[in-house]
Amino acid sequence: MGKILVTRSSMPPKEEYFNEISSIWDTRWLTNSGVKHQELEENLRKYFKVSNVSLCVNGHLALETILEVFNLSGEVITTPFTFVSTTNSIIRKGLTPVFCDINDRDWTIDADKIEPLITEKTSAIMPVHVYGNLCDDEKIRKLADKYGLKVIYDGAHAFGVEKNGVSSAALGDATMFSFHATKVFHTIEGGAAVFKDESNYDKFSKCKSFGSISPDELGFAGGNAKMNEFSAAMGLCNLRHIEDSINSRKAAAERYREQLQNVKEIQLNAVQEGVKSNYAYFPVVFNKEIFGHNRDEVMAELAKNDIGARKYFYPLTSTVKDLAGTKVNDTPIAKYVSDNVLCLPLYEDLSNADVDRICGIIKSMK
Ligand code: T4K
Repeated sequence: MGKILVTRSSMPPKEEYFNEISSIWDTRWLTNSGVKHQELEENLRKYFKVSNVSLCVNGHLALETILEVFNLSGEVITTPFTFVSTTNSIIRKGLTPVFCDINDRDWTIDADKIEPLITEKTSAIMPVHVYGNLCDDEKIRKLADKYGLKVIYDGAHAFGVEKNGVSSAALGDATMFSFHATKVFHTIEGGAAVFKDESNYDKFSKCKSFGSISPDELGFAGGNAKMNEFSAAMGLCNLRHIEDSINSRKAAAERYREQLQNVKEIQLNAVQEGVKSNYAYFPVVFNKEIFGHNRDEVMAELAKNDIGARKYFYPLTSTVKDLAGTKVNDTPIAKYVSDNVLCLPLYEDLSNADVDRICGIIKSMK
């Protein structure tokens, strides 16, 4: 039996990708907003049902570049229960992250705890949609409007997620998506930024290409965060299969849920009403006092069986060394979940037999 890892990249049929890239040999156009790049942006606009989609070399640089576009200063309210990229982007742009706790149902930022953290220095809120669940956008939007703040979503886990038919890409002033190899939709490495306003989209598109206006005219000091044509071609292929891919993940996630939801000693995260998830991850909380084993012991037991579960997200990103010596808010729910959560393997071709085996090992530890 082979190793089962926490995830496994989705791959289009080999021939389909080879076909998609073959024209690149004729044109020798490898990057700098080529035809594949243009076509993928257009197809994503249709898929998300939004206008202003700009591709990027990866999700992290999309976040940093979005922060540049909005020219923010001061403090950004965010969550420490995320991949370190979210927090690093804020710090690397010279801003101060202010950490808000998460709620104990779906583990997204607790929108009811944001307002007391707003000061005259706050310029934005950067919430994170986690595991395929969405943040409470309605409450966050109201607060942002009341205080004149930007809302920038880290949507790395939210590709294809919709609430009552509205795409995650339509929320906030901007949303970042990660198209990393390990994501539900990928372009090998890659990402995108989606903007409510066209002017910000224009600025982002220039900013990812040195800020230049034309070959003869320089603009502001932008960087380089362009997606290349081979990545865009992978995206074109993967987008054709995305519904099947999400449906396969859904079947595996539902099988996990069926088998684990009656195990009273463990905690699964909430299924959100009205939300069409993408089943990006399958997180489970193990509390030693209740389950008899802590998360690390479960991880070790699975590892003995060649099953690689992962601690997404641990440790809290508020422990980044750059923040040492600064005031960091206590976020007890985020700390509890981070200390106890384990993401079980989930990918489109995970077999029922493998899900059953993983659940069997967990149940046998009770
Ligand atoms: N915000 C959030 C909330 C994020 O989760 C992320 C990325 C970002 C921002 C930043 O977006 P990007 O700049 O990455 O686009 C992985 C990913 O590298 C990272 O993209 C992801 N989040 C994070 C949650 O997970 P690692 O260190 O866990 O990856 P690694 O190499 O251990 O891979 C995990 C498993 O995936 C492997 O056991 C096997 C499988 N795998 C991995 C690779 C690299 C494949 O099947 N194919 C592959 O090519 O960080």
